[in-house]
Amino acid sequence: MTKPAPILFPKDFLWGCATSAYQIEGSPLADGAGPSVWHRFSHTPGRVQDGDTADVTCDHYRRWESDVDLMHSLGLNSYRFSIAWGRVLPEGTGRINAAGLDFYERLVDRLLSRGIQPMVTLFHWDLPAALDDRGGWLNRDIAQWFAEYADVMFRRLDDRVNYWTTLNEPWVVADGGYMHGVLAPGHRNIFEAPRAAHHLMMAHGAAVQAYRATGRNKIGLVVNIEPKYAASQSDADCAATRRAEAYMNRQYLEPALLGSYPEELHEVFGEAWPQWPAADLRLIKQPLDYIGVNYYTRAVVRSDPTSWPLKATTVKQKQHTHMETGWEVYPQGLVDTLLWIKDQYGNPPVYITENGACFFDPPQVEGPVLEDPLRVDYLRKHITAVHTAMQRGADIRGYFAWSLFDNFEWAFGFSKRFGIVHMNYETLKRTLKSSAHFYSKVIASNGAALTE
Ligand code: GBH
Repeated sequence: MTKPAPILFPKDFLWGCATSAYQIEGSPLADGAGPSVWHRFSHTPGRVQDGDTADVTCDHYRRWESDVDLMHSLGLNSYRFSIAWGRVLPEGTGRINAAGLDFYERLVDRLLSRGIQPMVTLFHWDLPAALDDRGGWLNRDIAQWFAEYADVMFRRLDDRVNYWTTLNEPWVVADGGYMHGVLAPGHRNIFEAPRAAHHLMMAHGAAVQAYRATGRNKIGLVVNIEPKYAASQSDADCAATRRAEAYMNRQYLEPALLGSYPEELHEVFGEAWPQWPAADLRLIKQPLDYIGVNYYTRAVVRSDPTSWPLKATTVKQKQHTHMETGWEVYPQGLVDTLLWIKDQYGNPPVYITENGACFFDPPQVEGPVLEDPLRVDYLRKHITAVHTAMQRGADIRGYFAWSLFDNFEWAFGFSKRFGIVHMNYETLKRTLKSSAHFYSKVIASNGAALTE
């Protein structure tokens, strides 16, 4: 058999890992930080699996220096992390907590000193609890609260941070936090979910507007995209697929990039879908420098009148591997997603801001390397998928593996592991998995190691 042609990425391609503040930092109330809705939620019995909280998690808040050295040793040229809003503004607005700002400044400086480009997310779900007490994402004023916080960050760090992200996955916040109640703040209300989603997008727009006044680099939005494929060509299944796709994927991209919401949302939310002021949509649609895509899985969709609220259900594809979270492994879905964005939205610059897999790792964690062949296979196929989409013309600028470490996996607590570095939650020892070694080789060879 002839060897496949080597895969090569552009020289300036960003190769990184992604994390988020609440998931890895620990010490959530240290040095004057205000609590977040996730601190409250995880401390409410019954909300997170096994009663886990992120009070310690990876202890990155205290181990950040050696963690940056670890990233450097893997050869990462970029690192995507988020700022805990409540460390910087304990009440969400108003008084600035210097110690919180200093923490992120030191982190950025160390990353730069090791040749690692920071990509900074302003909001990865840990809303200050003080703002939740004022209505949180249900209060329209949050757009200005968020812009105020964003402006504090821009003024302090835009001289060193080249890549900013307003929100991580607004869909997850609206769907998990306000529609189904499985994530913070734990509401289950079909009238609230569209409002939370709309205010998230207004906050995004207001922050981008603030950035144009002071910032000189790049700012974008990160969305989770899960392509939807109809289980059959029946009218009912096709309509269900369009609803699912409008609800999860287009509800965020279309207002941000086109300035309108998908028609199908009327069907999805019924009378709970309001008529939004045109001025709101003008605020939401701001010119962006890039789109961040988080891709994990796809869904094959069938019409199901009993399923609330979409009247659509996912058909399990038994022939394919599934992660421990139950998500199907489907690399072609990433090719399809990237080409879909290219075709639908005028080929904007795209970063894969998260991609990764949850598998139980074998128990031998004391040796030098922990073997995780399923994760290696997942990364190999998905990074190859990125390259395939680029060859077909998609403008992809970088790739971030989720995640650097095993960490606090939201409502799953510590029961689900996505890291390329294993975390021992007793000793906090970091152990490389074979996926970390593999990813390191891919980076060092700029892709060539994918076909070895
Ligand atoms: C990301 O969200 C988050 O940004 C990150 O913080 C998190 O740790 C990481 O993923 C891993 O979970 O049940 O088959 O219908 C993930 C977004 C949206 C991906 C819901 C899976 C459900 C698939 N997720 N989706 S299914």
